[in-house]
Amino acid sequence: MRAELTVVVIVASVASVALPTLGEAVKPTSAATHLVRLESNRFQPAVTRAVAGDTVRFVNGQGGPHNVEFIADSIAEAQRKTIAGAMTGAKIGRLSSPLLILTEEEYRIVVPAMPEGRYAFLCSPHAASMQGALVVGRR
Ligand SMILES: [Cu+2]
Repeated sequence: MRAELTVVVIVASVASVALPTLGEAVKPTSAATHLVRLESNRFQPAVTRAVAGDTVRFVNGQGGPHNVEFIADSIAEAQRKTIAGAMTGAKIGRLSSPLLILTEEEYRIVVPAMPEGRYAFLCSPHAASMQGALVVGRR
């Protein structure tokens, strides 16, 4: 009986120590991945609902080039700054991913902690028709 109790205590303490080392301070098991295809001059789906910590994969289909550029004029500066920080890699603008040229080339964004809301984006080369949004909410 005493041995079983000891095992439980050890497991619990290992778990509590291990969590911070994952680098995910909040709900490490809840992150989801969302796929958005950039194809036929459309974002498919046009609207992605996600929570902070989720990953959005923007994957180029045939054709292009396409990119993902958040529409600066529609987003408050504080959130522009947050999004800019979440967008990594060889960007072509503060809020713009690189151009995706090859089929299946992709760009990933880990959704940062932001106020709930709708964050609109477009594809720079096809801005007139190719628009979408990231809707940040809670699960
Ligand atoms: Cu495009």
